[in-house]
Amino acid sequence: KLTAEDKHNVKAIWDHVKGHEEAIGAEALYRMFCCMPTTRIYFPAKDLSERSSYLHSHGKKVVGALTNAVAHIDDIDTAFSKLSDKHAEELMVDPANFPKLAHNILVVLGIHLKPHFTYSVHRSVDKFLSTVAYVLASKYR
Ligand code: ZNH
Repeated sequence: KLTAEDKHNVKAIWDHVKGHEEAIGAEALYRMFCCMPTTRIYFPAKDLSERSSYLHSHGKKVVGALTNAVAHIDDIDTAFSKLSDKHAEELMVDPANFPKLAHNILVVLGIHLKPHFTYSVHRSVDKFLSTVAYVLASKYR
């Protein structure tokens, strides 16, 4: 459960994410595809190379959705209702993959926002991404 402190920490670091969704998303995806190559099976025939326009546009969508979740941090369920339907019914991504993306997002934030990425921010963002994953997996059955 996200505490008031978690919400505060996530909003604070997200002020530095806003406007950089594409770069952060593309790097997190690239690292995930690189380190956890089984995640590539959901993207057949897509160009997943480092500078591909697909990787950048998909990264922007994914981290853009997280920016939206931060804006609705008290009601992520409602904010992500359609996206949860889509992952459960259409995309059918194994929810075991959600922590893999979350891990790589944390890595990217740690590298690029190091001075802001304190232990407590790390923990709060980790909890936030778990909450998002839980919501995304909530419609599977
Ligand atoms: Zn996902 C899609 C978000 C995870 C896979 N996604 C998507 C989108 C978004 C997202 C926003 C778009 C939609 C539309 O367009 O309508 N995701 C997301 C988030 C997360 C995720 C937020 C967490 C955090 N996914 C994920 C994972 C995976 C995935 C992990 C695997 C691995 N997705 C996916 C796919 C798709 C998506 C396959 C589709 C793509 C295309 O079509 O291009």
